[in-house]
Amino acid sequence: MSNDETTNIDDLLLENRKFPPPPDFQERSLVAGTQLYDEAARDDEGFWARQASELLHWDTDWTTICEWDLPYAKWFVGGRLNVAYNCLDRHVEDGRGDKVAIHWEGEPGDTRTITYGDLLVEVKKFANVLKSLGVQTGDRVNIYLPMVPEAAVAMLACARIGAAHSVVFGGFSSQALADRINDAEAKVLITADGGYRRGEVFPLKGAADEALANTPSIEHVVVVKRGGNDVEMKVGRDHWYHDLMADVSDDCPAEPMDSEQLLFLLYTSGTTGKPKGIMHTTGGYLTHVAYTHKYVFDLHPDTDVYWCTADVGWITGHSYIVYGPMANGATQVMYEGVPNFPGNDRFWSIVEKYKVTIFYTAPTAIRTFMKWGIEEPAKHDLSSLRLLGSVGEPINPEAWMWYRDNIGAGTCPVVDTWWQTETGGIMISPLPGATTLKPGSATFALPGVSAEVVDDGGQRIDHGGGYLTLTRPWPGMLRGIWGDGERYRETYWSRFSDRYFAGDGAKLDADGYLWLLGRVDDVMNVSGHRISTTEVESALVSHPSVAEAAVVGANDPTTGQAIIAYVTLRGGSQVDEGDLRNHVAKEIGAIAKPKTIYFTPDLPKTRSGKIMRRLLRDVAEGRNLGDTTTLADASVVDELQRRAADSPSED
Ligand code: 7RM
Repeated sequence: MSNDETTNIDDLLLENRKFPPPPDFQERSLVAGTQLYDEAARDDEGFWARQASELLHWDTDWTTICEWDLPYAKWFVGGRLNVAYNCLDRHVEDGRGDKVAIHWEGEPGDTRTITYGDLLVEVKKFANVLKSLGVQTGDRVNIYLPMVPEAAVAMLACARIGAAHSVVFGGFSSQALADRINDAEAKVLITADGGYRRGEVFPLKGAADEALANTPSIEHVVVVKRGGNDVEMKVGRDHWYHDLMADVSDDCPAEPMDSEQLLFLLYTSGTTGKPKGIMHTTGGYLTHVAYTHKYVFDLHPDTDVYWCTADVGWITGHSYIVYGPMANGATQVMYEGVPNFPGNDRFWSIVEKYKVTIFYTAPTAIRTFMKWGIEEPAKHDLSSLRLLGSVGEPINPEAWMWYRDNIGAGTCPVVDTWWQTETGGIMISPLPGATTLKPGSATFALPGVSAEVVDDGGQRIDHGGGYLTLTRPWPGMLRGIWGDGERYRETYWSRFSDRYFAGDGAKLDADGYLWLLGRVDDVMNVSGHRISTTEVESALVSHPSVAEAAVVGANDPTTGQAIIAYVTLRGGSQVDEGDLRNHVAKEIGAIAKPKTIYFTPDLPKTRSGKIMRRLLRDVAEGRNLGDTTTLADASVVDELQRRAADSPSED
């Protein structure tokens, strides 16, 4: 089944299971047929314009839908709107002020119920606070907070006054924070004393103080009280959030902003050291996230309770906790802590408590739940769930099945959503009432999105493995890298001419379904075969004893690279290395058989939960580890390295 030309990525894994939309789901769904696809295929710009005018309130109409001067796009040119107005005011004006916007649950179990009316008042007040601290339209504001409602308030307050926010995930170090503040030249930092994680308070203000020693652009710091831990407050610079909010006016009109006004920067680490400040603007971004949140999640705002488990520090939190759901007036759950506090069933107790109907999480979490066993979800009534989503990494078919069977009662559709910080919103995904699903496939480009798989030479292919590209501009696309236009062009628009290159491998099957194959930097070359890590990992995970697997290619004198696998077993399971190697050979062929398999209780992951294969490659090839600062838990690789040194390589 492999390609004849070895420059492309091989197509090894065959998956035949199919799941059409359940009839009762389809009957109630927003889209059950091909009408959106047909409309967008006729005129994609006209399609996006209809979404923009139906889903959002514009103070001034645009004059041009899209201005495209590769690699720079402008959307809804000349149009004016306010993002906070669209996310809050208009819902309140329409009589939905008492509707719950956020069911917030702190890790220790404390809760807050926040209506759209409450949120609007809070955002207006905080927008006035920002103004009083000298923040103006066009300025940058840094946000370094735990998962508290004030994170959404701060983001929406920036949007209200046309200041761009730059959120830095609360688990990042002071150095990472300082680098990002300095690159953006932010004027104000919004942080907290601390937040809860695994039953303890982690200090944020202390880390912020270290960063602040080297961030000359910061004039003021606002501190939310959450952890109750001791902090130092520098007089004149540092202010408590609750003090500033105590006597500020709640009158703050939403000024219409230009459609191309910078809404936020979000830093993403590239392959080289310096993180890239990805730029997103106002009208196109909000259109894209409102549209995708509505149709991918089949949102019925009056009855659904939506929960996305991401942190607001990631793009998923920006687009599918704050902007998409709030533009659509959704009711959602926001949870502060980890999935295993106080027990491994915390997520399922939250689903039961708030009767969550739509649940959106990452494969890393799903595979962790597989390790913990089906007893955990079985402790709770999950019957409120009607739709499940996945984002962040390829989801192995077996993990997809486990998710559908054990969380979704064997009936909920699972939408596997492919997108990036750079794309702003979901690009490739099923529409759950319309698309027949295949486990592990993100299925098709959404209506309005043009994706193609190309070969090494940039020629479009209809079948087999290659490189995922996007051929048309889309409203949520990044507008550039902050301060580095050249890097923007070079990173995304130079590998293939006239195409956006996402950096991911992908294949098309005989039915035209798209399958994501992982980052192309991770593709292995074994005896001239280009093998995707995803397919070998999926073959490993299809063994009933395996919960999670990471494979890498390590230098090998005979085959060029040899496949080395790191495997985590499901709770209580055991398996023989030889059996597992044979299982892979049976599933996808002898060429993909791992040379060596290491069993490990954990894999090295980034703080957002993506497997870091680069580090495993270093371990497998006996190199000193490079940069480990983006690891969630550095002890995992220390242990693997120790074991690699102990055990001679076998075969
Ligand atoms: C949303 C997000 C982007 C990278 C992307 C892929 C990988 C994300 C999927 C996926 C396969 C998916 N933004 N990725 N979603 N791979 N299937 N459904 O994660 O900027 O942090 O990462 O994540 O490699 O390029 S991100």
